[in-house]
Amino acid sequence: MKSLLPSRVFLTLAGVLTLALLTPVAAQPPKKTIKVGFAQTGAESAWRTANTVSMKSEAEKRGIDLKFSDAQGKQENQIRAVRSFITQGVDVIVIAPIVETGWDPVLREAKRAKIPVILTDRTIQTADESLFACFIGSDFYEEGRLAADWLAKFSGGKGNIVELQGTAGSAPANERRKAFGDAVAKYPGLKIIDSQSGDFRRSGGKEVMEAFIKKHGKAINIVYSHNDDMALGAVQAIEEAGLKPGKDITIVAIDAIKEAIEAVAAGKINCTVECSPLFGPKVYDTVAKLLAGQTVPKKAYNKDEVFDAKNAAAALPSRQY
Ligand code: GYE
Repeated sequence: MKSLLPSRVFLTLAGVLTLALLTPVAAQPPKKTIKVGFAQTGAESAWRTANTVSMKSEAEKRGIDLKFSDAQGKQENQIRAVRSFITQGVDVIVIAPIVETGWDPVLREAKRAKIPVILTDRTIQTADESLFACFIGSDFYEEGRLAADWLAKFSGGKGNIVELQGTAGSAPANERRKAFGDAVAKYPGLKIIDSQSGDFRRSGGKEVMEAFIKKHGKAINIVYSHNDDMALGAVQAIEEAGLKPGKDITIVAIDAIKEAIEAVAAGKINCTVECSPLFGPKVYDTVAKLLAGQTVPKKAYNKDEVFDAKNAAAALPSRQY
């Protein structure tokens, strides 16, 4: 009687175990690799390079199969890339639209194929906002306003400004131009005497600045540049003309790439308004949410800061782009 109880317990345990082993466990489907197609604008600036690195490295970290396309600054290349992503049957399409208009037809094709589209970095103009799932990037109007407000204080509301515009028809060029113009209009002593596109490129900024110097000479007091690369090009043009950037001519720009913050710390650029390109993590978090059927905010903006002589040097060691 004494030994009966343990052996019964043993038998019962063995029975449970056998049962557990024989019961078919629902087979786990192999984890599907998420496929994302990213139609990037090109490689026009250091900002863009940092954005590409963020998108690629974060995809790799998360085991996402990223199909990356560099449109070399041409919208038709981007549209072609989006069409090829649709044919390849990617799960989500991400676009950094070079220009604001002309997107409806290809977005309709993506919608018909039931592939959600995330717009990053730049916005588009469309009458049908259901053609994209959401936008992730910066508020370009706010950046232009911050640049103008900083300048109004620094200059005491006086000076002749030349403007280096970004890519014609792009959301950041349109918004940064409008915001700056709106804000500067409040100061009768601040005048925009010339404005031209340098296409967000360093070489473009240098060439346009050379032409401005030839045309306006010493009448130029201030450069407002839609990005840091063009501002760094303008710095070269100003130095080559025998003038001191940051002293003879005030320079205010946007992006806050490390090289520009270094130039601010060195006194060659006076201010740069941040526009973070590091939104790979945010984009792929959103991809995951969309694929899980969750709702995401239609527009999500990054928080941006202003750097000038007061905080540039201290910011340098922790700068990530
Ligand atoms: O400011 C510029 C880049 O779209 C915000 O594009 C972006 C802009 C950025 O080439 O440097």
